[in-house]
Amino acid sequence: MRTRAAVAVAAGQPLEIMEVNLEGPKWGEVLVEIKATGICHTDEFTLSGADPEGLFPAILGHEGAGVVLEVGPGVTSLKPGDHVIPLYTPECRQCPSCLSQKTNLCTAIRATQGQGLMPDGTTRFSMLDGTPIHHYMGCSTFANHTVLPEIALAKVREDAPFDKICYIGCGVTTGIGAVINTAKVEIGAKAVVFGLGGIGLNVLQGLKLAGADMIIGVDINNDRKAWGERFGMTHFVNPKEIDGSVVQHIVNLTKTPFDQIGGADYSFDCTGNVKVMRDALECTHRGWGVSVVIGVAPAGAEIATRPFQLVTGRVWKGTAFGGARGRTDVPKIVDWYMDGKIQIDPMITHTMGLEDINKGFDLMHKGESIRSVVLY
Ligand code: NAD
Ligand code: AHE
Ligand code: ZN
Repeated sequence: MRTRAAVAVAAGQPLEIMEVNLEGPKWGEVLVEIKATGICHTDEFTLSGADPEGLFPAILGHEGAGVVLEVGPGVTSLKPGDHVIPLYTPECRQCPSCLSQKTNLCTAIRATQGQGLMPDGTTRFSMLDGTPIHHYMGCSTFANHTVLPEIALAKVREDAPFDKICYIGCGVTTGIGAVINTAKVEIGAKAVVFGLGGIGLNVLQGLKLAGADMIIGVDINNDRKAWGERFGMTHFVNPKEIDGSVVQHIVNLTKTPFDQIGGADYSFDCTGNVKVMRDALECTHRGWGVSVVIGVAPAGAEIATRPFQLVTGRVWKGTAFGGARGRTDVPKIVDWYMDGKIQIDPMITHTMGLEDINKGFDLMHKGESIRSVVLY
């Protein structure tokens, strides 16, 4: 069949809207009509050329929602008409990682996914002249139709609106999951969130859900103060507007008459900046502070700190997709949204048709959007 897609033709170039060829689903695969997709900073990261796994031409996008149109041979858990959210972290329930119950990082198809291919080592997308187009993160939601492995689709309830629940395909789950699954924040905690964008605001709402007492937001964009306050932030810090280091500032904020050491119980990096990651670790409390890296850093970037920071009890962790097991957890998060336990609507600040997708990237660059969603 043919479908319409926004193709990343080369690093640093705007996406090009074009008709592309899409082969039907092979064994274990599913054809999905994408109804809506968010634009995550990770799409921008890959398009910019900073992603060591970046391949071109490719159809980016990994934060979608849609409807199953056709299933390939061997597919048992989905049927045409089912509503689904694509999973860049699949859940096969059979690989050593899934069976370990220690991680959500299913390894069943990760190797081919990183090469922009389906599990059989081929691509379903091509240009009309026959040039192959790579898949992206196993999802490629910047196409009106896409093919995914069955294990990379979460079946969700049919009354949930596509234009909102697409955000659960990455940002919402990553932010809330980082708090609940990765950090396991407890009631009364003091936490710091660096970067109050599409991910960081969801960390804030996760912290509120978990019952944290002090929720400090850090951003270099002052417009994010009001945004943070809407989602539970109790204190805002702009590192460019304080005297001295942001680490010392946060340590001082978290001191009490009883605890003159100070430091956050938990911190989260949602910027992808390795200097910020260091600050996020070092502002946590001696003896027990836990810092979670969510942000994705460019090729070649490395994190650094004095080992003494770890010797004295701070823990550096990372999280992908908020530690969520997609087929199991995503339908529950859709329920949380439908039951009013979590908010999504206010964070979707802009919507647009596929032809205007590059405007969504521009809004992100200018710091004017939280999430832009493309509606098909
Ligand atoms: P975003 O562009 O919406 O938000 C980034 C925020 O960080 C902005 O508010 C920006 O002003 C702020 N910021 C930038 N530099 C800063 C600095 N030096 N100090 C403080 N704040 C700063 O991006 P997003 O969609 O929220 O994504 C955030 C990061 O998370 C990206 O690196 C993205 O690739 C990554 N990400 C990771 C996962 C995962 O599973 N680990 C999932 C989704 C996104
Ligand atoms: N390809 C990059 C890393 C990109 C990355 O870390 N991706 C996250 C999801 S970001 C979603 O917005 C992830 O899930 N990582 C785990 C995985 O297996 O990819 C690089 O540096 O090579
Ligand atoms: Zn993402």
